[in-house]
Amino acid sequence: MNEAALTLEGWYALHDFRSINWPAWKAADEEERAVALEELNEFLADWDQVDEAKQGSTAVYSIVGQKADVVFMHLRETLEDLNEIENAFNKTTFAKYTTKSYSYVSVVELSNYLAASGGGDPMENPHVVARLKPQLPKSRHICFYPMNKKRDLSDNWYMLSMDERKSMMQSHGLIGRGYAGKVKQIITGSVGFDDWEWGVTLFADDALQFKKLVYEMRFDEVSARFGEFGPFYVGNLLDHPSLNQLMKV
Ligand code: 76R
Repeated sequence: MNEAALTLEGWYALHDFRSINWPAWKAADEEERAVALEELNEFLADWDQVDEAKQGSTAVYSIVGQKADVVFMHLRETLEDLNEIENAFNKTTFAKYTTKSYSYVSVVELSNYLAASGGGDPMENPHVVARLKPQLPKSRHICFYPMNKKRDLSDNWYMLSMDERKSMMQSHGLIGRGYAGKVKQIITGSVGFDDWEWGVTLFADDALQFKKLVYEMRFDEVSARFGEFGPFYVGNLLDHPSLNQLMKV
């Protein structure tokens, strides 16, 4: 058997995609809409507090295109915390005016392909912990997609030796590093949790950098030979004022 990559795990992640039922929202009376927005704003304020206390992080983006209208990306310490958030949200008045479009459950993951084995407990290393429990940035744009690594006859990632995988991941990391300062990437592992093996979440102020990065990676062996991709979601940051603006009818 080949040597499995060692992974470190951090916060659990829930990408919760919702669509807004606009006809129902428009048909609701002013008071009902005000109550719904107030509840939603309370949630946003609660999530901000969790962020400030560094007990988790939440990002809210509107989605462009018909796959969904909004994504709430939550990072929390446990799966129970994530479950609690989605259930509490589902009980709000606002949720009555949304439908569930898609969701993704995973956990922030770092692998040892490129890690310098500096010795010691990595969980004691503040740089490692900051990557496993990241504060989500307030970049203008988000891009999310799930992916697998192929298990196909001669193109079976899981049959390659550690050295072969390491060298391909090195090239992958080099391309990624070329986007430092332009794209922030969070890789979440989802083997055993959801339908694909990883979630890829990218943040950038210039959405074109998503296209450039993903395109460049398509030519790199690990993506070209082994990458299998699910649906792509791309969106725009919703801060409190723009979320309230979005809901104005
Ligand atoms: O963690 C690190 O920064 C070390 C290098 C590194 C690893 C181990 C790294 C760097 N990635 C790693 C692992 Mn990545 N990454 C993707 C995608 O669209 C595609 O073709 C692939 C989707 C993108 C866009 C991306 C970006 N990466 C992984 C893994 C787990 C693999 C495994 O365990 O087998 C996946 C699935 C994956 C996919 N990667 C980077 C980036 C970027 C931008 C970097 C540089 C990050 C930095 O240096 O800050």
